[in-house]
Amino acid sequence: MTGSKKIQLCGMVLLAAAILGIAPARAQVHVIELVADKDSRYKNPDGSKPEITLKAGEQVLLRVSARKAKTWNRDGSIHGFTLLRAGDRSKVEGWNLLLRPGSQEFQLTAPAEAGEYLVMCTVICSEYHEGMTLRLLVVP
Ligand SMILES: [Cu+2]
Repeated sequence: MTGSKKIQLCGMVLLAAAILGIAPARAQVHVIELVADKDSRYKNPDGSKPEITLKAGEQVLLRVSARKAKTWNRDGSIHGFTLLRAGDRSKVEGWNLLLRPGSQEFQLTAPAEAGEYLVMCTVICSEYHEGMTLRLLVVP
């Protein structure tokens, strides 16, 4: 391939990416960025406590950066991220996540039912593990 053809191809790829990037379906994804931190707490990237509100049934892109606490699972996961219904503590399907060290992304669908939910860590990550929870609200 000649140099100019390469440049042309590269330009086409960039153009395609730009078009995909502004497609309406992509724009509606609710992006959530979180840190699962070494002190066994979920945090916003700026260190504050997250308050997550989702619209029932919406598409969610969860970006989590996980940092090792004191202990972890044999499979290498260092924190968990499991969504429970606050009322009966039943698990929400598709939201039983295991986190590895570093950044990872999950494509999820918000629960169809509005109400209060609870995020819980499922990896015994330190003596503070029990407190590694987060309230999550789903609105209609
Ligand atoms: Cu934990």
